[in-house]
Amino acid sequence: LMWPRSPPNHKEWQGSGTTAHFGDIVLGRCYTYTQIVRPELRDKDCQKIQEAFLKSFLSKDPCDATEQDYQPLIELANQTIPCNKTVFWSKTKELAHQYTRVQQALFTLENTLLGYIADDLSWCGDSGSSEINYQSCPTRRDNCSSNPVSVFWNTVSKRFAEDACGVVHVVLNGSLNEAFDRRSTFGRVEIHNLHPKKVRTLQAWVMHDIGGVRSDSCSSSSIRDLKSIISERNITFTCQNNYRPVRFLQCV
Ligand code: 2NF
Repeated sequence: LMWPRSPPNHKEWQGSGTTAHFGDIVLGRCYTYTQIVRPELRDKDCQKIQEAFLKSFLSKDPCDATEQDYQPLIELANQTIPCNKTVFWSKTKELAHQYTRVQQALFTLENTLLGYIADDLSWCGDSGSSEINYQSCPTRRDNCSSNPVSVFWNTVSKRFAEDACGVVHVVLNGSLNEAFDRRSTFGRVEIHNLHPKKVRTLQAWVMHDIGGVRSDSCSSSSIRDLKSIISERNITFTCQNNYRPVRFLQCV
């Protein structure tokens, strides 16, 4: 006779456990987004979205998450982002979000329903139990790159890039040694999933910390790498240092 294994009360993994009240936060954020932030999505079924999110990882091996696990959730939460309004970012999360808070027609991934729901949350389950693991979740340090959180962001980032059209933007951090990092989600996933038939131009904004070092800029080698990857994909690349409308936000 096999009893379901009860969740371990010790730390099984190195990462922090599922965010406390995960299910309630998902439901609450879903209602906030669909009723208040983007009421044009008021007909989305947040109960179903919460259920699909939980089902995507509960009772599953947290080192064997797959894109398919998230397909039902992605379909329930699907949303059209208008052309010319997509903003990617890499190592500039706060600044990119400050900018889209002012320019409300623009969307980072976290300004879409799924990104809004999941931002800064942690979650995982266990194949031997139907419970949420609030104690610990696996990370790459556990030799577990296919954990539910990483696979989620890879999957939704890929989808966000595939759906982009027209002129798309990226906010990069010019105060780092490499403003463009091939190993980041932007470098690994997003740029490779832009559709050349839909995306005309990638416009990079390389922002420097005010008063800080000016390490990398549009003429640096990492940005030249980005330009060549984009150009090979038959998408036009443009780059601006310290794009003025974003620059103002760094002063407030
Ligand atoms: O947490 C998010 N909101 C998130 C996570 C990963 C990717 C958002 N994204 C999307 C955004 F839409 C951006 O366009 O990808 C782009 C940013 O990712 P990036 O990797 O290019 O930028 P970083 O500043 O290096 O990372 C952003 C955050 O995501 C985490 C990382 O620790 C940081 O907190 N992150 C990056 N890759 C992974 C991964 N594979 C990751 N967390 C888990 N698994």
